Amino acid sequence: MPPQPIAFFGLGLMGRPMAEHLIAGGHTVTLWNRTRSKADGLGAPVADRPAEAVREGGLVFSLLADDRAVLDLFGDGAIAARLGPGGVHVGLSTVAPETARRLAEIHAAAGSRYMSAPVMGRPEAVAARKEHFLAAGPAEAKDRARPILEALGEGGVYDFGEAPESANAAKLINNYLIAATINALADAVTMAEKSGIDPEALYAQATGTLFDCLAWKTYGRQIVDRSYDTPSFKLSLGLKDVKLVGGLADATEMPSPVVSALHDRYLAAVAQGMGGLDWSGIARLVRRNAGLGD
Ligand code: NA7
Repeated sequence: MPPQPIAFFGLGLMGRPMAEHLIAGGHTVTLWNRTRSKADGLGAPVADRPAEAVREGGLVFSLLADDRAVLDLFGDGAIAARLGPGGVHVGLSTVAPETARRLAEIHAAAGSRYMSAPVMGRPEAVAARKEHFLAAGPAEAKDRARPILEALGEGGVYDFGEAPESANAAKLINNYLIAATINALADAVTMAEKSGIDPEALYAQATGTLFDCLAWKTYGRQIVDRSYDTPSFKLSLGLKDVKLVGGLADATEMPSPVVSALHDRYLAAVAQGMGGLDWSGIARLVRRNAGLGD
């Protein structure tokens, strides 16, 4: 694949290692980040204004915090217009399906294309090229983006069809599974401790048998170790995702008491000042509620 002109927006925990790989892959990358200093030192030019990063007919990759950030940047259509015919915007953020629909309309009106490819993986997985992508959008956009996404993440690209918002819904459903897993693990590990069981012994038995999977092992380890102070994914963004899952449940009339319970738990953790912890940090709230220390 020849090098592609890529404008990369969003150099947060996830975006920075991904931009590094695109630059190392020989693409012509121009960076933009709201806090400019985070774009320094990567060996690629940094644009002063977002639209200046974009080449006509090129690619845009965006990996921003939330719906507001995405719509702040792309909502007025200026970047879509600059991309123009042949240009493709690949939205990697976890946002609401409505936001993806809106972006698709904005880009179509400008003659460019929008596809969603929300990324599954934590920053360390991105750095190790282990992430995977949930992709949906017009076929020609996916054909253009797929080799780049496949080179970024060994986990591969999973196709959810032509409507970009399907990939965003799929991503929210995956994050629901993670949040529900974290929640169950926080209860289980705390319950073990309250029952006089060594959490380490429970971890070894459970993940060595019935729960032998990456999500249980990764989050179980963090919860047993109580190591959530350095976030791989911020608890405040976890609340954002749980709210988005609630929105999806509402929009599709899919009642779920578990979604409501997760919302309460994440909201309580943020209200108690835990928004900057890793999202496995709701275990701290569970411990406090159970009369244990942090
Ligand atoms: P981070 O590390 O919080 O990074 C978020 C990025 O989004 C960062 O570049 C922010 O810029 C940027 N941001 C946030 N708000 C805005 C607004 N309003 N305008 C422009 N840019 C903004 O998050 P992660 O990297 O962990 O996650 C990124 C996505 O992947 C998210 O959807 C997750 O759910 C999954 P800053 O550097 O703060 O100026």
